[in-house]
Amino acid sequence: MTNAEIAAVFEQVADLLEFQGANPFRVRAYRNAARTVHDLAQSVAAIVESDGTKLTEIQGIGADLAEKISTLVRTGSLPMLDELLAQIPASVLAILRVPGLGPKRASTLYHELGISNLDQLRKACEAHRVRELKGFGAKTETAILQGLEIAAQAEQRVYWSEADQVAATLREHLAECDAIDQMEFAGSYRRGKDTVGDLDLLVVASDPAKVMDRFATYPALADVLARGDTKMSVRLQFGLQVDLRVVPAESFGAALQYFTGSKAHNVVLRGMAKDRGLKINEYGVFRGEKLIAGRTEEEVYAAVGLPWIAPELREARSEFDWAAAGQLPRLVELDDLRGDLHAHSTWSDGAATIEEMVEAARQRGLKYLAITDHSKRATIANGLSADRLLAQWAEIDRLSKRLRGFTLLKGVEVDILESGGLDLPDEVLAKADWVVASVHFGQNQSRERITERVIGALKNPHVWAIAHPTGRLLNKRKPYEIDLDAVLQAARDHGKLMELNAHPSRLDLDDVACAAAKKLGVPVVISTDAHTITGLDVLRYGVLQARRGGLTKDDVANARPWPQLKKLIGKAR
Ligand code: DGT
Ligand code: CA
Ligand code: CA
Ligand code: ZN
Repeated sequence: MTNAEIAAVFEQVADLLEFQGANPFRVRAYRNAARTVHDLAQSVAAIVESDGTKLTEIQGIGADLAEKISTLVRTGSLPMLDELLAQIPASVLAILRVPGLGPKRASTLYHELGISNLDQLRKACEAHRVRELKGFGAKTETAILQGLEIAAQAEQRVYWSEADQVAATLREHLAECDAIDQMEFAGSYRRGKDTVGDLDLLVVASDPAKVMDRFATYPALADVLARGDTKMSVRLQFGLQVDLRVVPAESFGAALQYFTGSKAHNVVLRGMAKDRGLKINEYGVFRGEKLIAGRTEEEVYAAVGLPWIAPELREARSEFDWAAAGQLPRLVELDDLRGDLHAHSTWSDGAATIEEMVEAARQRGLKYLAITDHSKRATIANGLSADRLLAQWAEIDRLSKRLRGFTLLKGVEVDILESGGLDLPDEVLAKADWVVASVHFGQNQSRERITERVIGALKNPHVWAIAHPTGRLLNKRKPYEIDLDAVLQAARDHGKLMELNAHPSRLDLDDVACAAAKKLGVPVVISTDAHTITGLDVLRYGVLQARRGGLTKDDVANARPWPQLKKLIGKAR
């Protein structure tokens, strides 16, 4: 079982408990458990199955949770979830998952209108029966209908992070097969796209049948969809499809190039080859019948006079111009990042204390961390009033005195209010080391209104960055209406930064917006928005998107030590 699958089980437990109106603290405990497991870089199942380390040695996993995880990994099910499912029709689960609905509203729909499946939900919305309910309205009804549409599409793609967990376990599984000489995942996964439709796996093997036999014994396999001499497609229990291709060693580079894509990139490359009287396909580069390149990707690109292009850039955007001019950017790497400027603690809706977050950041090699808990408007997230925030900052000052070689910053994630303006007074914000502003409420407002609110925040002298600037949640929620160009312009005009929220469900700014920020000279700050200790591990997903946007170390603000970053935003003290 992958971490994502285990997390999904706990998420389900939390949903069902909330649906039943259970104690909110209990619900939150399961949500935190899901988050902890989901964000953990190591495989939880592997830890359970090994004799050495114990689950409870991982911060954020207590005895009770550890016990449930091992039951789940060892037996494939969780008795507690089975009991809950016995009490609630299984079809209700699909309703809980509709973007914009959530367990509370699903419960109202179930109890008031007897809605227990998606079909009934759609019909009730179309008959305008949903808007009559207390706490619902015409807007909610429209949102639910849109949500139903997104849900239908979402089933087809997984987060990159989820694909990565599958890829990792598959790699391990196939490592046992000695017929394999070379192996690489291609496709959108290799390009680091935010979501992945299916995994494309390439191998060079002395005995293709042996590889396929081994592939067929992968424990999470649900179905073999097709099997030929050199190609095999399977569907995993998780729903994801994996295409395996066995290719000759002299074609490996060409196949890797071809199946990495993107299609648009390959079209341009083939055109360039044609101009030189060459032909490129998945078997190699040919002059007439003669194979002139194909063993490595470098060879393939060199055949058309280009340097090797990083997979993240292969979207037919700027990469060919850069390559031709010898100006391919040196893309930012995880090791370049020095600190994290967006993290939560138990003071608002985080699961770890400030000390625990600091310790975890240090263990990950970071040199600074800003604690940015929510402001009071975010009541459900236990947001901080000015008084509580000042008390927290006093605590941070006390802690800072004991820290050597690590900078703990007094920060806040201040809400941009529905009516414009910020949720905390300027004289409070002025005392912060670092302020990110974000839109959590009024996300349905018009494009003009939301853009104006965000630009208003950028104009505030105490705000340094806009967090998750479009509010998108992959597979769940579209970005809110916002004129991102105008926002980026304003960021440049006021010397501010823009966040690339690294959480695998956000990746916001996305790759295209990162490229736009770079073009304008607006530095991007890659942040974890960690609510747990393991939440700090998501930085690498942010780095991938930044690379897709063509960002270098210089374009990423937190690739600098804190004193230099401070100068960048013109607020050296
Ligand atoms: P995905 O799986 O939807 O996230 O996206 P990709 O990019 O992984 O697409 P996929 O799995 O359909 O195909 C993998 C790569 O193989 C794709 O990026 C380019 C290449 N490819 C597949 N089919 C074609 C084709 O018909 N023409 C060309 N030029 N390339 C193709
Ligand atoms: Ca694919
Ligand atoms: Ca494919
Ligand atoms: Zn946050």
